[in-house]
Amino acid sequence: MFVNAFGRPFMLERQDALDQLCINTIRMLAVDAVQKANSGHPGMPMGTAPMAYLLWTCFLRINPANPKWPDRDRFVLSAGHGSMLLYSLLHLTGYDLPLEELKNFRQWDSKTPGHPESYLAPGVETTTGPLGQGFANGVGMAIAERFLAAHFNRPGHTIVDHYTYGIVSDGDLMEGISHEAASLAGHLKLGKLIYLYDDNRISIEGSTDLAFTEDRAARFVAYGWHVQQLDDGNELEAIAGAIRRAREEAGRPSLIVIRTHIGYGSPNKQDTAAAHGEPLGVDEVKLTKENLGWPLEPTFIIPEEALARFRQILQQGKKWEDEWNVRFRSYEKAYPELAEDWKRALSGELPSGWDKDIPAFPVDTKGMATRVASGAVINAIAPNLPTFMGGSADLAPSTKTLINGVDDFKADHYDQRNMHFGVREHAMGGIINGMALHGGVIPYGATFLTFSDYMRPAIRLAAMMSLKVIYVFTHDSIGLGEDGPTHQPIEHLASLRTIPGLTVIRPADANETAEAWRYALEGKSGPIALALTRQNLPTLDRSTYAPADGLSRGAYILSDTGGKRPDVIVIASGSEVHVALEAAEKLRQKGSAVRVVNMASWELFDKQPDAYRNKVLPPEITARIAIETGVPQGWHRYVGDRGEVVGMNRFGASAPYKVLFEKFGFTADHVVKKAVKLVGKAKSRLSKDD
Ligand SMILES: Cc1ncc(C[n+]2csc(CCOP(=O)(O)OP(=O)(O)O)c2C)c(N)n1
Repeated sequence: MFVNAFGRPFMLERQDALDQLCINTIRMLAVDAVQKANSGHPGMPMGTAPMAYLLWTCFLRINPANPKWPDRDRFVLSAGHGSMLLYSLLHLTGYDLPLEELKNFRQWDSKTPGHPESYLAPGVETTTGPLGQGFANGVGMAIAERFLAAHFNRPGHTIVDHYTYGIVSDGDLMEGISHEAASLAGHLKLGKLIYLYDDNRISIEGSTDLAFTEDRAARFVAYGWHVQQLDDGNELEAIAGAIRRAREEAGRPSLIVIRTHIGYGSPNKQDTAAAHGEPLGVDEVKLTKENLGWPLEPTFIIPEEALARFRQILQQGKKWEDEWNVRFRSYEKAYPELAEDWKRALSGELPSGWDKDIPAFPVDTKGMATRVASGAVINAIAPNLPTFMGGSADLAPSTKTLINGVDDFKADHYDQRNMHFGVREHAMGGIINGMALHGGVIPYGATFLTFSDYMRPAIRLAAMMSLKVIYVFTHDSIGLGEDGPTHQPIEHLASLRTIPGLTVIRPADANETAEAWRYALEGKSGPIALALTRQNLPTLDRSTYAPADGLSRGAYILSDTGGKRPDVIVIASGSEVHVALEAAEKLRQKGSAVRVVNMASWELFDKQPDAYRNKVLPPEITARIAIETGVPQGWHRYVGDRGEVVGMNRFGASAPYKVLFEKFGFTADHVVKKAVKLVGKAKSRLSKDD
C-alpha cells in the first residue's frame, strides 16, 4: 500500500469513481476549451489526464495559494501544445486562474494562450511550446536545486529539497535538445528529476513509426537514467508505484515511459493524429462525452466532488509551506548570515560589494582581448557573488569562463560552480533558462558567437521570458583569423539584435568589458549577450577618451571635435572602435572635425531619451559612417540614407586577422577615403542650400 501525499491510502482498489470523475474533468475541460476556441490540442490532455491527476494530487508539493513558494516542486509541461492540461490543473487545484480564463483559451488578453507562458498564469513555471525546450528547462531547474541545496543546506537544516517533474512527449524526445539535455542530466546523476513520458506514439503526421523507431527506453538507460515502462496510462496505482520508485532513486534521473492513447475516450479519433491538433468537432465531442459518461450540457462542467478533491491540495500546500517556514525560521536562527544570503539570492538582489573587486584595467596600447578581460572580471565577481555560476559548451579555455579556485559542478560536487555543458550549445541555452527560472542563481553560458545559432531557440525563449541569463559569446568576428569562415560570425550580431528583449553588448576594450558585465549583472530586463574578441585590443586611455561607463547608455561620444560642429561622425562597435579612432586621427590631420561614437549596444542606446540620442547623433549631421565586421543590415538606422556602412557582405576567409581586416576594408585608410567623400558630398549639399 502506498500512502499518498495527503496521508490517504492509495491502492488500485481505490481507483474509484471519484478518481475517474477527476480525470474526466481534466479531459472534458480540455475538450470543451479547444472546441470553444476552435483551435488547440485536445488529444494530449485526454491521454495524460490520469498521470497528471495522480502527480498533482498525490505527489507534487506545491502551494497554489503561493505559486512562488521557493521550495515547491517544479512541474514542467514540456509538450506545451497540451496547454489545456496545465490550465485545467491550475484552475482545479486552486491557483488564481478563474474558469473564465479557461473559457477564454487562446483569446486576446487571456492568461491562457495557445502555449503556456511563464509570465501570464500563476503556476506556469516556464514557457513551452517549441518542443524539447521544456525538457532542457527541467534539467536546469534540477541543477539549480542541487546547487542551492548543496550551498545552503546545513546538517539538520534542510531548506532546499524538492523534485522537478515534467510531462514530456514523443516530439520532445525527438528533438535534439532533449538528447543533449538527457545526456547531461544522466551524467550529472540528477536524481530529483522525474519525467513522465506520454508514449502515445502519435504526432502530427500520424504514427511515430514514420520517423521515430529507436528504443527510447534503452536510449535513456544508456544515458544513465532510471527507466520504467508502464503499459497502461490509465492504471493509477502502477503509475503511483513508478513515481514512488523514481523518487527513491536518488542517483539517477528518472524516465517513466507510460503507454497512453491520444484522444482517449473519443470513439473515432482516439489513437489517431486527428486528435492531436484540432478540435474534436461537435459530433465527436458528443460521442466522446457519451462514451465517458459525461453530461453533454452545459460545457465546462466541474463536478463539486471533483473540485473538492483537487482543492484539498490548497490545505495540504499551506501545511507544506508552513512546515517549511518553521524549518526556515530555525535555519535563520542557526545561520543568520546564510539565511540573509538565501533571501537575497531568491529576490535577485546582488549582495553589497559584489563588484568591489572588478579591476580598472591600466592603459595599454598592446592591450588584451575582451574575452580575457571578461575572464578577469568573472573571477573578480565570483568570490563576492556565490550564486553566480555557469560554464561553456566545451570551450572554457577559449571563452575564458572558468572560475579560478572553484571546482567543477558534478555529481556529488553540487556545491561547485564551474559547469561543463559538453558540446551541447542548445541544451546549454535551455538549461540556463531553467536555472534562471528556478531562481536563486545567476547563470551564464559561453561559446563562440558563431555557434549562438545552435542555441538560438533557447535564447529567443529567454528573451520572451525576460530571464536573467548571460551569454558570453567570444571570437566575435573575422578577427578570430585563421579558423576561417565557418567560425567567423558575419550575420550573428544582426540576427541576435532582431530578438526583442535581448540586449547585445560589444565592448571595445577591457574597461568597457568590465562595464558590460556590471550592466549584465545589475540588469533586470532580460538576457544579455556579450560579444567579445579573440584578438587583443588596446586598453584606451580614458583621460584622453570619454570614460568607459558611457557604455551603459549603449552609445557614447568617445572622442569629439573640441566644440566644433562635426564634419563627420564615425560610429563603431567592439574591435572596430579602434579602427574608427585611428581613422579619426588621420581625418583630423586633414582638417576635418570628427566625432567618434562608440556604439556597443543598439538596444541600450535605443532606450535613451531623445535628447541624449540627438546629442550623440545630431540629426543635422548626415555624414556618418558605421564600421562593424558584420552584415550592414540595420546600421542605416544610425547612419541614415546619406551615410555609409563598412561591413561584411560575404563570409570571411581563413588568414591572419590583420590580413583579413586589410582585405575586407577594416582599416583607417579605407574609412578615411569613405569619410572624405561623405564630407565632400555633405559640404556641397550645404553650399547648394546656402
Ligand atoms: C520545435 C518544434 N517543432 C515543431 C513543432 C510543431 N508541433 C507541435 S506538436 C507537434 C507534434 C508533437 O507530437 P507529440 O509530441 O507526440 O504530441 P502529441 O501528438 O502526443 O500531442 C509538432 C511537430 C513544435 N511545437 N516545436
